[in-house]
Amino acid sequence: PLWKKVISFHHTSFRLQFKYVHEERGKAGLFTVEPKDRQHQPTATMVEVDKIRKMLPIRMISKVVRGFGRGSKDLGIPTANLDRDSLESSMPFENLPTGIYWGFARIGEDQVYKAAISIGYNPTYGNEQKTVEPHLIAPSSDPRRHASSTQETLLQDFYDQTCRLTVIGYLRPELPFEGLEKLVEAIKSDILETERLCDECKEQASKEKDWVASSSSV
Ligand code: ADP
Ligand code: RBF
Ligand code: MG
Repeated sequence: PLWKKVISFHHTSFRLQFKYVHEERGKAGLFTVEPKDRQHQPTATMVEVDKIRKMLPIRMISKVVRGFGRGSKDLGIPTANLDRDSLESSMPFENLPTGIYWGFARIGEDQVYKAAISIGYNPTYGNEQKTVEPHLIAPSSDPRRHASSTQETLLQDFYDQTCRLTVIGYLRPELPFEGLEKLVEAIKSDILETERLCDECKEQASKEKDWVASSSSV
């Protein structure tokens, strides 16, 4: 890749701007990526943004399993890791495109929550296995929304319970952040963006939200 560690990034729906460290020169720089601009694609993920959007929404039903326990402890942002072995999905696990997404999720018979979702290898940590991990977002009026160490949603544990998840929209590629603070900052901004998009894209969202609330298969 052209860049090594992302220091910060800024994105609108059509432009991604990365501040990066150049792999060879070790210098920081600013890099703007236009989806149509094929000459300046820093990763394969970027090339595939259009392709990924066409695959959405992706629906999944799976058990919640234990991961490394880092979400809550390191980041203050717990994520319900899905079990690839019990996963039912509208697309095979191997083909799920890596990235950060927004959508909706439900655990067991609980209510439907907005969800900021990570699919991939957590490049800041360098995982060897791909994971699908939604972070469930409580409304801002809900005290559980402010319960985590970073003021994000902390619900009860729900390991072994069934999660219904719909992945509706693509937010950005997963990135190797320089330090956990930068990663947390990016995830917090994904959470805000998720809430905005869940409220704004009503038509697109409502059908998927209904599916999450139902007991229909994928
Ligand atoms: P792990 O690495 O085992 O996934 P995490 O630190 O990411 O551990 O914590 C995730 C677990 O925390 C979930 O499996 C669930 O039991 C619980 N949890 C509590 N609140 C939330 C939330 N808002 N979103 C997702 N999981 C949550
Ligand atoms: N991990 C990364 O290494 N890079 C990312 O850009 C990244 N973005 C995330 C965005 C969201 C909304 C969520 C919920 C997680 C993200 N993660 C990312 C995954 C994070 O590293 C992981 O959830 C924790 O390490 C706990 O497994
Ligand atoms: Mg997790």
